[in-house]
Amino acid sequence: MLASTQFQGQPCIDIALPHGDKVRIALHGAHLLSWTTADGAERLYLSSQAHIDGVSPIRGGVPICFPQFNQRMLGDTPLPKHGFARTQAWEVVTSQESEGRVSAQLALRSNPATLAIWPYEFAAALTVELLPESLQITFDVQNTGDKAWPFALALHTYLQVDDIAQTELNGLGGLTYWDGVQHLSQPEVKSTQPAYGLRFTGETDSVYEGVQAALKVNHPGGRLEISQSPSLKDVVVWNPGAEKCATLDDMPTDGFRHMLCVEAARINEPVLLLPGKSWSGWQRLQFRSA
Ligand code: TA6
Repeated sequence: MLASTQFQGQPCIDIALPHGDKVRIALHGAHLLSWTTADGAERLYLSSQAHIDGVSPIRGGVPICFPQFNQRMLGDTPLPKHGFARTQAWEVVTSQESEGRVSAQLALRSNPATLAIWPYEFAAALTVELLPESLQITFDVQNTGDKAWPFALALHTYLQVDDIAQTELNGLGGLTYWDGVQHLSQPEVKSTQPAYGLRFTGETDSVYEGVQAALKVNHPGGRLEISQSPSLKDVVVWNPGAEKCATLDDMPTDGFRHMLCVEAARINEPVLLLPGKSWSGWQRLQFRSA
């Protein structure tokens, strides 16, 4: 079922399954704001102080970072941090329903506002598919112009956790990563993740390369499995920790305790999209009860 609604005055859509799983998406940024499973539990973190004004990036949910990640410029065109997709008005194109699943698709095309800061033509679509205890987010993009262009992408998913101190992320063991807290200005400095699960005791901001297996977030009450398309080769793991969180005007001071970003991304090897060509990448979240 799809229904148009509003959240804090902003237009949204809800899609829901008959037995209760539900997703809310804001048209601003095609931004997933909420995913609740049939037991009523919220699985995404949305800051209680997020700026929901149809202009600012939204803190929490699933921001779409495109065509740039963070402030890593591609080519010579400076763009806003994390690109512009998360602050553009997307439109709803379709919704589909079949037994046990429901999906909605939103679209964004190059327009005068994007062309003013990034001189390339594109057609992007975000498809959100909801199944019992499972969610898939797929980003498709086509080069509709006559020039090739490079892009990066992150599905910047904020997971809700009861307590970050009790949370463990498994599945990254053996992977190479860049630690953005230790080596902010040296992206070439890489480390190897030990085999044991990753725990969180302070600010964490790392980009892992070559992710293949599903990741698992364990916390009291259940386990979330996260997988992604082979086209998304990187995973970003971010938690601001107490100190950085206190500097974010759109987070409560204890917000860092209840979130963990596990982002399916394409950062280290940007895609060069040729005229007429398309590209697709997805992240899948599957909740497993304890
Ligand atoms: O994905 C991690 C990251 O790039 C961090 O460096 C941190 O800045 C975070 O994204 C949030 O960025 P934002 O612009 O939403 O405050």
